[in-house]
Amino acid sequence: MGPLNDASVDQHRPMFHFVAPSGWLNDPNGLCQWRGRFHMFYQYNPEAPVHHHIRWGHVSSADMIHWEHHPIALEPSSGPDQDGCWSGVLVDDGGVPTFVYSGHRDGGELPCIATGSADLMDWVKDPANPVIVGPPAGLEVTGFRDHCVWREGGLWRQVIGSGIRGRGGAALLYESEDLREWRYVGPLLIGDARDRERSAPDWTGTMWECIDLFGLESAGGVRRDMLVFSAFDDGATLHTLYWSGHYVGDTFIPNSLHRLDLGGKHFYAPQSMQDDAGRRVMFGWMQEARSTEACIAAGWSGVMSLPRILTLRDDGTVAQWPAPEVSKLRREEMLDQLLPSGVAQTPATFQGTEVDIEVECDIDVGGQVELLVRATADGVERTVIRVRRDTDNFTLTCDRAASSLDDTVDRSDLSGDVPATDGGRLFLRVLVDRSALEVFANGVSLSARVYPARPDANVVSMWATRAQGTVRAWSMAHA
Ligand code: DQQ
Repeated sequence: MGPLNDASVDQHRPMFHFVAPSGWLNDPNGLCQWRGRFHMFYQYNPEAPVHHHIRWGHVSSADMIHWEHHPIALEPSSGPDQDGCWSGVLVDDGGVPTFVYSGHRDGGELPCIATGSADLMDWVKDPANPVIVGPPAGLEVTGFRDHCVWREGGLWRQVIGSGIRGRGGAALLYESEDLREWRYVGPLLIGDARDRERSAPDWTGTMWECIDLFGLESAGGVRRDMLVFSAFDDGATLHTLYWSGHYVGDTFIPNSLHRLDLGGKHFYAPQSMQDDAGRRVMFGWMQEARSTEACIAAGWSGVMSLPRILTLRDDGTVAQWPAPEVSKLRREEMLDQLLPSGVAQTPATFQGTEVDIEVECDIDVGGQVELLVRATADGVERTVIRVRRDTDNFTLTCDRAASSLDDTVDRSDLSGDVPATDGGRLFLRVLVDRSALEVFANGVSLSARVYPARPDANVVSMWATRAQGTVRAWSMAHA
């Protein structure tokens, strides 16, 4: 265990989420289950916790929870990626593992490829890089990077994230026979940057990063295609959204727009894959809510989310839950009781900073469930997770106002709507891992970061009003 993993040195560093050994981590890349083993590559700067001279870190795992570190897979070299190897994917090109990624040079990005050894440890960049020499002629773009690549009708297709100046974010569609020569087909979809207030949590931004396109089918047989993108505006990484709709021919017909996670930038640049069991598995980058100076002092920045499984509801929206593998980390059972409900009730409480909590209950109109995590016994520091039922919907809130005595960290509220199943039924799962928080309420996720200043901010407590149900909780092992 190095000093960066020592609890006494850094009480914010997560213990069962993946974090880089040191330095900077951002997007998950090249996610795959290759010959049975899960591989994750990630945007990485081992030299400092700042986004600079980005390489592809590499880890692999049998369960997506316990990760083995491998040598860096890609690093900048003279050529189109001399300033950074930015985000991309791994595809299987007739048995040859192949990265499609964005080479970063002189402030711009261009598509590049690299081929790997059978064990994914050694990578060779293609001498023909960049394989696309510029954005489509005649389009004035605000960005041109990140790749979603798939096989269709005997050809390769990909969408590249982009934005069209004066209009909005865009998904640009290309086609190829060999991953090396690409023909621009046209825009798959163009957003409208005027469609919302700039501060709205579902504003689609002026550029779309890290586009992911995949189909899902609900238990009731409804089929939808999802176009997931990270809304970006002039250097600001805003939040992740998805269009639920239909990919038909060369276009995407959007039905409805949704927030993928209520935590905004704390679940950004996600990438998904279909695993061997056919599950749609997704990871995202849980950005920091503290200053660059604080990250430099800590020596690291960025947390990878836990793996989550995406399914489709019959109404065409996505439901998300942590992969069942996460439960393997449960150790001591801290609670298993009826949910204390009513003002006279004593809250259920225990201590822990790495915990998994499950609440299952029915909430009446006007009722709520409230959990305090990372709290001090005197309540001076506390992060409040609240699910309230007003009518047929719930509102999920992560109230961070008192989450830290350190007023340099972002303590703004995060919140949004959650569907109430069967009227007032709530399934709530809260995973606390020091500064990393992942909440799932009836399949809606909310990711957050919190940084209590006091070392005794380890109390968890919960109670409810006008709700009946159970609560269980476990301490979590370190991955
Ligand atoms: N991060 C990468 C880009 C992507 C952005 C660079 C999203 O390729 O657009 O590290 O976080």
